[in-house]
Amino acid sequence: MISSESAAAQESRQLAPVRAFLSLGSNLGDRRAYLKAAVDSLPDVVAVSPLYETDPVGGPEQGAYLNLVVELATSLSPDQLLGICHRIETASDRVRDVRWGARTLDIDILWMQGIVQDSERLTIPHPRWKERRFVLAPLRDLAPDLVSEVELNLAEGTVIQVEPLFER
Ligand code: A4P
Ligand code: MG
Repeated sequence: MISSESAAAQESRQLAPVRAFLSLGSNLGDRRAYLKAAVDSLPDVVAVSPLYETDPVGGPEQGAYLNLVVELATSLSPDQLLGICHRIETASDRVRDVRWGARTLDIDILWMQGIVQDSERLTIPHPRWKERRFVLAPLRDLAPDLVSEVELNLAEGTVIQVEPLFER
């Protein structure tokens, strides 16, 4: 059989799955619907955090966000995962104009087990993940081993837990 996958893609697929965390945020349109559709579209999901309503951090004046974190167990490479995140953002009518501006959907790769990478396209761990409470509160709910209470208390911004996206 002839496969259209590149050799690099095939090789990365053969790796054992690693633990990974994504941060999802929305502050435009039907925020819950965008987040729900995104979580449903993501591959290799093993856990979804509680949902938080959060004050915008940085950027121009804009509405409140809904934020959550998703845990994956994935054999995808970081670049493959970023490509999937961008496709899901585009499918959610995401327009990139103002940096840190309002958006229907943002998906960031926070952390991948054993991976440290710093290129123009992708930095892992995410460069600002430890600065923001909208990231650390849901991340700590899923992975208290990665975020201490002290780090959570030092982070910027306010967050309030709201009705979860999915029934438990
Ligand atoms: N990129 C590099 N590393 C990564 C990574 N680990 N994960 C590149 C995802 N993308 C990464 O991102 C710009 C480029 O970063 C991408 O093309 C990718 O190749 P973007 O999503 O187009 O733009 P952005 O999100 O506006 O920029 P950035 O720097 O990712 O913003 P932040 O730092 O993520 O902040 N306040 C609240 N309450 N809740 C939020 O969710 N989000 C932001 C965005 C600001 N304030 C917020 C929230
Ligand atoms: Mg982003």
